[in-house]
Amino acid sequence: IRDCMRGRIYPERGIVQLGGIKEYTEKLKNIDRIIIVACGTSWHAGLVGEYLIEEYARVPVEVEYASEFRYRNPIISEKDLVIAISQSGETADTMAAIELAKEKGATIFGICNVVGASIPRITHAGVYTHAGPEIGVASTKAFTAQVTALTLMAFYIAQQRGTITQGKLIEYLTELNEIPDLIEKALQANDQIKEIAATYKDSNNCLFLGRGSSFPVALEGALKLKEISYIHAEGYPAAEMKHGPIALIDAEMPVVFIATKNSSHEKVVSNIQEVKARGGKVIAIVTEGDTIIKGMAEHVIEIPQTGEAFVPLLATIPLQLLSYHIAVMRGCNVDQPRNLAKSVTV
Ligand code: F1P
Repeated sequence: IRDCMRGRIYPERGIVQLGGIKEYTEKLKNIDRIIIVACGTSWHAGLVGEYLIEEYARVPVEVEYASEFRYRNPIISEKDLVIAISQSGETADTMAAIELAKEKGATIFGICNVVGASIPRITHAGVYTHAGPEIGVASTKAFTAQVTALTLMAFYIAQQRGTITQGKLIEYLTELNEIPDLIEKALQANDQIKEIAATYKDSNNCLFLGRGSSFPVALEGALKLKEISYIHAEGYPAAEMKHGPIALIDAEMPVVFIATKNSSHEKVVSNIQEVKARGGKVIAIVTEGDTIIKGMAEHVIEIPQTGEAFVPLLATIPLQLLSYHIAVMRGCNVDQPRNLAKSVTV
C-alpha cells in the first residue's frame, strides 16, 4: 500500500497525481459511466472501487466478471471508461473483455501489478499497483494494493470533476496515508486469529457477511477460505441473509461478520442477533473499543479506527490471516492450492 501511494498523494496539499492516466484527465471530466472488468479477487477489488468511485467521483459504475462480459453484446459508448483490474496482467478473460470494449470505442485503463505484462500493453493508460511479486497463487497483498489504486483513482476523478472539496481531500488523504501503520496494528491480532482458526478448522461451511463496501470484503474473505483451505464458504450482503442464507444457520455454522463502526453498524448488530438466535457461532471484525458486539459474538477481532472509505483495506487483513491459519492447520499448501493457476491464460 505504501508503494502504491508513493509519489502519488500529497496529503498536506490535498493532491492526487496519477502519471499513468494524466493524458486522459480531460476525458475523465466528460465520461458518462465506468465499467470495471476483472476476475476472482480482482473483481472483488472492483466492487470496492464501485463504492468509492460512486461516493466520491459521482460517476455511475458497473462491475462485471470479465469471463461473462466478454461473451455478451454489451452496450458501450465512447463516453464509457472501462477499468480492467488484474494482478498478473495476463488473464485471458480480462484481455478478451478489454478487446471487446476497445472495439466498441471505450477508453480502457488498466490496474495491474506486473509491469510490462500483456494487459498494460493493450490498455490506453493505467496505474500499476506496485505490490511486489505475489508468491502464492491466491491474491492477498495484490488485493489491498488494487483497492488502494482504486481509492487513488476515485479521488483523482473526483478532483478532476470537482465533486470533492480540497478540505475533504486533505482529510481523506491524511487518513489514507495512515493505513500502512494501522495495518501493522491489525496484524498484531495474529495470535488471537490463530486460536480462532484452531476452533473452526474442521468446519465444513462458513458464511461471511458485510454491508456496503464491507460486502465485497466478505466475498473476498469467503474466496480466500475456499481457495486455500477447501472449506465451502459464501459471502453475502448482511441484509440479504434473511432472503435465503439464514436457513443454513445452526450451531455448526461459523458466521464471520465485518461489523466495524460505520453508518450501518446498528443494522449489522441486529443481523448478529438474528444469527445468535439461531445458534450460529459469530466471529466479528469490529472497530477497536466496540463494546456492543463484544457482549454478543463468540469471537471479536479488533481493527483500528479509520474513515469508512478505508475499512476494506483493514478488514481484509484478519480475514486473510484466518484463512491462512485454517489452511495450514488442515495441511493445505497455501502457496499452491490444488487446481488453481497463478494466471488463467486460457
Ligand atoms: C485473477 C484470479 C485471481 C486468483 C487466482 C486466479 O487473476 O482469479 O484473483 O487469486 O490467481 O486468477 P488476475 O487477473 O488478478 O491476475
